[in-house]
Amino acid sequence: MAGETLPGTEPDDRSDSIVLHVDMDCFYAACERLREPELVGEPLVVGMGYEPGEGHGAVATASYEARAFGVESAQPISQALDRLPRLEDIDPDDDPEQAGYYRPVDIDFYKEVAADVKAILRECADVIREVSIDEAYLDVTDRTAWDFAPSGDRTLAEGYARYVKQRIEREVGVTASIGVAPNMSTAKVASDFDKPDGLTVVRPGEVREFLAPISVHDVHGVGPVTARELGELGIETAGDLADADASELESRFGSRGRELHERAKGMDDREVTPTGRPKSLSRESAFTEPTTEMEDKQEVVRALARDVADRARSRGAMYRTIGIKVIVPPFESNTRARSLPGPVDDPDLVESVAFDLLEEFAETRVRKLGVRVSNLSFAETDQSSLDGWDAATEWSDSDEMDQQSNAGDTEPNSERGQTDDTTASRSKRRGQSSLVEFD
Ligand code: DCP
Ligand code: MG
Repeated sequence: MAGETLPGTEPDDRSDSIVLHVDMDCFYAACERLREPELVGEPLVVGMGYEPGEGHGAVATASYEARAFGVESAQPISQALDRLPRLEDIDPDDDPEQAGYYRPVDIDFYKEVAADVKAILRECADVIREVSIDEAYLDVTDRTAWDFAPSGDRTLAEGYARYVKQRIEREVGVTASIGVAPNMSTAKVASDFDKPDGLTVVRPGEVREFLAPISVHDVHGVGPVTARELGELGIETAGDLADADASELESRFGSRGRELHERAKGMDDREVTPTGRPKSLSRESAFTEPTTEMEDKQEVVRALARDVADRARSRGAMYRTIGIKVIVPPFESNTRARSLPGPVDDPDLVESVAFDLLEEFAETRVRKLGVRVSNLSFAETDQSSLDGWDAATEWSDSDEMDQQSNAGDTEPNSERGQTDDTTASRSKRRGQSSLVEFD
């Protein structure tokens, strides 16, 4: 049942994770409407390779009003014009309600709008995976919970997603549809479920029921060929696929068959991993039961520090900031960090600085701890091997802290000095920690 356990109380159990999939509504068209508000509510087509007055190119996107005329992404503009003529092309006697607006793609402008949206998303989540210009996954497990809000039948997670959605609309002026679920593939299906301007929440325990009526076409990993083959077996929906015999699927589709079977059942233990080159390296671990024992905390921090320092060394990364994250039940996240005068590669220092920072939480009951090194710099000679490095692989091994440097996390420290500190004991005497309170 949803709401009975707190998220993350089992070290390797992500079934109570809270994943948001955010997908902007008719994104290019929404951007055009920002700078031409008179297009709001009108059928609007944005064409790639399209030029005003011409008939070539392909539809990049269409507003929902234009979709009602049968215009859709990837259609040739000529076909779109048959279904929805340009306003300037129709006869004076024709109904202007049956015509629409066409604009060419202006990708630079859309990227600016997307950057504003992504900046909000980064503020709202510890880990964000950007998938495309208008789409991202957020892991918000440490920001909210599956528990019900005191006032009624909505979960805290739903309230949090609503807050993210409202911020995007209020601060950028475009709408997003959001899916909230315990894993990535279900969140993705959920964000598409009630477009545009949708918010669909699938609580743990409801995943299979939610997915059951969905067409196999919409199951993650099913392409048109697989969908046709599944159709031949009488498997039309995710529910049919979930009920199918796993070994039969495996003999027909190989190991992918088993994977598809699991996805259809809503099983997906992929972790949300950040995209791009890392700004930090981190690792977290949750206690099975929250603890106040300092020895337990130190043991965990020692292992985490060692792991993070080893990974930094193997990547040729030097760090200038060392930090910890302390999650206090139920989901209060505290981070402390200390900046050094220059970049180092010093595993002992990671451990001792992390221990120093932990002192403040000696009496605190904690459920999760993390260690992070940030302000990374890479040796020149290693640049080529690091370029093209797939961060997803690097970050997939366990619970990771956020990769995005949180501005407030490091800057105040650098301001405050430790300019000549090279050892943790000196750091302890003189050091100050920054405080980042996540909302
Ligand atoms: N895009 C494109 N060509 C395609 C599909 C999409 O150029 N064949 C561009 C235009 C879209 C943007 O990518 O605005 C995002 O793609 P989506 O699939 O998310 O589509 P939309 O955001 O436009 O619509 P929806 O509301 O369905 O998400
Ligand atoms: Mg979209």
